[in-house]
Amino acid sequence: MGTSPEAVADYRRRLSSGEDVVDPGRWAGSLPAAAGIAPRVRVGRDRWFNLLWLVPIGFAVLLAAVAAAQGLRNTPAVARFIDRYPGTLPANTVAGGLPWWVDVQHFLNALFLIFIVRAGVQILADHPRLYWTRHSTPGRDWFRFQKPVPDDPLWTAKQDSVSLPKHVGLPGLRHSIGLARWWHLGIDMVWLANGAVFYILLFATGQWRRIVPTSWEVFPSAASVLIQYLSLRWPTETGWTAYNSLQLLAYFCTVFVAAPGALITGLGMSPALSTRIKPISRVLSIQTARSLHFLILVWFLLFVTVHIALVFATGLLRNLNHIYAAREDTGWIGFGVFCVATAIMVSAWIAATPVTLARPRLVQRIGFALVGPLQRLFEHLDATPGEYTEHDISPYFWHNGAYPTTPEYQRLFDSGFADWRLRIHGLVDNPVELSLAQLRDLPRHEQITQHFCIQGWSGIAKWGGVSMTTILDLVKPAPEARWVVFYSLGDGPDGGLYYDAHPIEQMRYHLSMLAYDMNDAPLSYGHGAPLRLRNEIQLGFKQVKWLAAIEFVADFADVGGGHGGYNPDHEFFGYRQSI
Ligand SMILES: Nc1nc2c(c(=O)[nH]1)N[C@H]1C(S)=C(S)[C@@H](COP(=O)(O)O)O[C@H]1N2
Ligand SMILES: [Mo]
Repeated sequence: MGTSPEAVADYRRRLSSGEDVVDPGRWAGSLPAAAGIAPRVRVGRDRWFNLLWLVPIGFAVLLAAVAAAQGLRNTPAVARFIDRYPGTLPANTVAGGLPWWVDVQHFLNALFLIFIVRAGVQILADHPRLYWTRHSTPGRDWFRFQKPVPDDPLWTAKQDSVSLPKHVGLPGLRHSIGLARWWHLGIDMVWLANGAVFYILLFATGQWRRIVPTSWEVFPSAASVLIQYLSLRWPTETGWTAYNSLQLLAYFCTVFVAAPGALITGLGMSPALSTRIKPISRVLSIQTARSLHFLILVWFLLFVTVHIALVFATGLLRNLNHIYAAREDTGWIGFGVFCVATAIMVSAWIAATPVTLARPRLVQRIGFALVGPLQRLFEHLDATPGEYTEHDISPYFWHNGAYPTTPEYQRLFDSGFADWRLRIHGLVDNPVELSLAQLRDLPRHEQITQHFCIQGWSGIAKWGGVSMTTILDLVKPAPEARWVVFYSLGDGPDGGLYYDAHPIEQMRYHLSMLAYDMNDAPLSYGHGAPLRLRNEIQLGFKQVKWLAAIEFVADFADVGGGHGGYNPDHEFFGYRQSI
């Protein structure tokens, strides 16, 4: 087998390094801005309900509920019920009022949520559809804010993404998920830390009594509060020492159901976890996790809206003293602190997008520092591979990425890849160049696995090809080799060859392979003909398609832009992304 190491050097030269500032006009291969449509929910097979209708409907329902509650309150039975359950249960009372740490944590929590929510919505806008099965089949989405998928058989998930206003999304640009994820996941880490401290202090100080129901009476008591609110005659406020039962239930759900639920469903979207912990992923498929994660967002948004409205409507100064100054009076101190806190939040809100576009590498670096350790931990979890059966194969598998369009590729394609060679070089004892026929002669490896695109869609396919273990045994990597760089025949969206670096230890994993077949047929043009990578504990963008060469290196710092792959170089992704 003749080899030509200079050819691999040539692949390196054909990489491009990426920019350190985001130019919205040239972002993501000059992908033009694209508006979505009003959010819709599918009813039945193919009718879509526009959720904007919920605004007038909700208003009408609220008016009707107010009228009904006012009527009810005048009946003797309901009056007796309210006497019996005035709204606050003695068991949920604490002595000594609200401590200062609650105020600090409340502020931090609100501050963090701004970024988590904005970046979360940005992530959703990268694949503006939700499903209940792992197949992501067009038309089977239950929620979308994008038009139906067009007929184009090569329609990509990137084309399907939509833009958001720059102060709604973070950072708002179409397909800016790489940066949005650093905000979302990075701030998640500090939000979770804040939450953990909150749990500890809550139970260490007895403050938990305020927000944990201790008897079934909480339900009639909460019903009483609801009737009182809706009848527009508020219950007596005792927030300094006890919350009313409706408030208690809302806080309990937020702190002990929604927040941990957000964490669990968030992790449910991770390929590394799903691949390894089958019992969880069987029940909580990535798309179920994603849909529930979204419904938890809806809960948070509803909660925040009602919460703020009631803070204003039920004694603003006193409420602000409670939660911003840890004091029980009706002076202006709490209001003053609240104004400062709000100024901080508004400034941070306004600065977030411009700072992200001006300093994306900083966002990438800090994000990776915050989330990287957790991601790496998942990569090392119990290595039992997760696989699926023929029955699980997705009827539709999205396409993604920039297709190869060069005459060089066209020529190879037209000749059935007769002259194509997979060149394997770098820090190996035995560099090789393999034709497709030679690859097909190596021991065959098959797996049925799930693909997780960073944008949010997923699909199951059967891959046939050669295990990376076979390749490693053939080329014998040198001990210094720590990263394996995969070069594509095709350019990425910003020009320069697409490539990606993988940690060498992951190449020995049972589910790391080079695939030349997909679902028992030779790999199609769109899915990566003639050969693509599969490393099932990483996200989709690392599965390089249209493979040309593999290079074993000690370090990827001098490959391309030096960030470990085309997307890390150009779109600020991370070089390991198992979440
Ligand atoms: N060469 C190359 N490989 C690539 C891409 C690309 O743009 N160029 N896109 C990646 C992304 S983001 C995904 S999700 C998968 C999509 O593979 P599929 O089109 O077979 O679904 O390919 C990955 N491999
Ligand atoms: Mo992707």
